[in-house]
Amino acid sequence: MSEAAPVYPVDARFAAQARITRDDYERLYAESVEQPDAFWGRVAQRLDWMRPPTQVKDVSYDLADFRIRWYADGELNASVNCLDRQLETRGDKAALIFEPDDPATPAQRISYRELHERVCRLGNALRNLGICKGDRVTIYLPMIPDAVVAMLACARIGAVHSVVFGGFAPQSIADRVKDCGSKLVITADEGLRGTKRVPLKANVDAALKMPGANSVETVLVVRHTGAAIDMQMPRDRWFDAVVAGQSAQCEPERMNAEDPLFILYTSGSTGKPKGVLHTTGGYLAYASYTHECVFDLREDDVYWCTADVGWVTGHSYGVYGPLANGATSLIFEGVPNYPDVSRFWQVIDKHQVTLFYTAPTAIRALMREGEAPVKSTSRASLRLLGTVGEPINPEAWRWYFDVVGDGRCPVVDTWWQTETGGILITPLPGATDLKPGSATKPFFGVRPALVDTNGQLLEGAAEGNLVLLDSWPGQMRSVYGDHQRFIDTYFRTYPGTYFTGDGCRRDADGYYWITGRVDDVINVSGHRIGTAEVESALVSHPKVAEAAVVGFPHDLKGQGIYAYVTLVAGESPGDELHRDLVAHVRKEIGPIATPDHLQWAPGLPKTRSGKIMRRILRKIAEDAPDQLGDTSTLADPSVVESLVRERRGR
Ligand code: 6R9
Repeated sequence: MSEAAPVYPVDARFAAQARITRDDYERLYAESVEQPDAFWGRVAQRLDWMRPPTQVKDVSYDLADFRIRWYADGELNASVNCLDRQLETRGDKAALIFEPDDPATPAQRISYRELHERVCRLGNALRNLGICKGDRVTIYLPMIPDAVVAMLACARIGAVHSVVFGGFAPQSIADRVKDCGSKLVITADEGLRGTKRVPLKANVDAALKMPGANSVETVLVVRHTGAAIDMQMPRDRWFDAVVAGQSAQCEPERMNAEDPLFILYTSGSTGKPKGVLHTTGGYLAYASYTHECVFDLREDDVYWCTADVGWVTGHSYGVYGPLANGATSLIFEGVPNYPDVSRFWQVIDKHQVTLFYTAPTAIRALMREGEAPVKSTSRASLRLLGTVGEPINPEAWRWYFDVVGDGRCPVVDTWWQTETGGILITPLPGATDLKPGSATKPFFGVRPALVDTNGQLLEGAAEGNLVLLDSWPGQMRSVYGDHQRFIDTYFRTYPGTYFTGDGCRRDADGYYWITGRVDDVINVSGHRIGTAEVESALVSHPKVAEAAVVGFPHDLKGQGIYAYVTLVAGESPGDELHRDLVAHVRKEIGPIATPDHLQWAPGLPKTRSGKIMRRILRKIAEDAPDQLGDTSTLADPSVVESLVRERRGR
């Protein structure tokens, strides 16, 4: 299929002025993997160091001698790199453009000078509240400039931020606060998403009442919508009041390159979400360098990444990458379909966006609305389009290219993960011929490989599990508080490699086609949900005895959530309980974990040793009972027959 897939050659006009040409790519890629120290040593020079590193790469994936360190003797501060060093030449340039939820509310343009001042004031305020280097701060804010201010203020004083997506429920906030022992939470009265209001402060209040979430001493509250909320003195403080009167100068903390910058929780195949830990030097060098190369960044670009700061894309390509590069980054509070489905394209025209980065799920949803809402706008400012978060189906890719980009803008399909800190497999727009649906080729220094389930390396055109043979500076360094879990999760499956959890095909041209997760992670609209998390939410309901959750193909979301539920003896299924259970999951985790289908299961297919056979449940959910595969290890085959009958009857 891929060999026959149509190729979109590099646009000649784009290539003529691109930062990286085809020849550059070949030459630099070879150098990056053959002489990583020379290559990444040079890349480090793009940052301002308080003490420049003399060491570059110090990595061993050998479990007996495991270490990942980059630029280990360097010292720097991430906020200085994103702000102070821009002041001389870009003080009046917009660091952020803020487009509020309601288009009638005026947009804001925040210069580098103003952002620097706001970050310094908050940095001083946090220090006055007793926050020191190494302390953890949880940020639970809408997509407003204060979210960026909060992240950078933490970075300035060496506090480790943990941003929690505003769509998460109190229990999820509590879990994350507890896991990292946050001393302070920054939130807002409410968030706005289209016509909906999100009760952020009330959610924090509920979370902090939960058992174990008692490390928090202070809650800073941004007044955003002005809604009436409970303030619990002396714990709760108005954000405006604590920053008022603070100096606009704040001494930045000297951070070692390997000191933590942030924790970001993400779902894995087992247990609770894990705190992915990123450090300062390697992360920032990698985020800024990839941002410049992949988006072919120029000084006058207006760059818009639609991802919320609650996700890694918002961290690396909404905040740290663009600001370290002195770019103008657009922050959008709202949603793609409010007030109407033309909003994205209207915002592009309004702010003359040149580089646009979004997710396949948004593209598919807008594609369904037809061309008219797009064509009613100009989009003439655009010069590049990007996607991230999940595989993009070729049909959506072509619509993005033809309709949104009017056939003029290269599409960069960027593959990466929370764990990788930055983009690993991607086209470079002036160097790589594009194939719709393929993330194409590795970025500099990245050595992807495919292995079969026995760990055998596969050569040439092949399909298997995607691993990475070597490190890159943006790689995560640990799971917060559980280094062993980090090693066990990523480095034990295929020894000597980092295992991504993704399946992948490589075609005869060496192009990579990500096929999706091969573990128990469901990718819903580009958001990772662990099946184990949804199962434990369901089982925490008093009427549920057992639950098994799998992903299934979903036209808009990429994957949907399919839950099989066994009730405790004496309980009977019904519409009301169905609604109850769906609401229960939303309350426990958040709306993004809402099951799309819930099927009553008198029993679950298990092996004789009691393991749930998810492979079979996935096929039943897909309504492909003829592809169940080997069922000989089932303890009770009649369970499957009844589930199939029930599924068909739906
Ligand atoms: C950045 C981000 C990571 C998982 C990853 C993969 C999927 C991301 C993709 C893609 C195909 C792409 N994924 N980008 N699959 N093509 N361009 O999304 O991080 O939330 O941790 O998700 O998303 O399955 O393993 P994260």
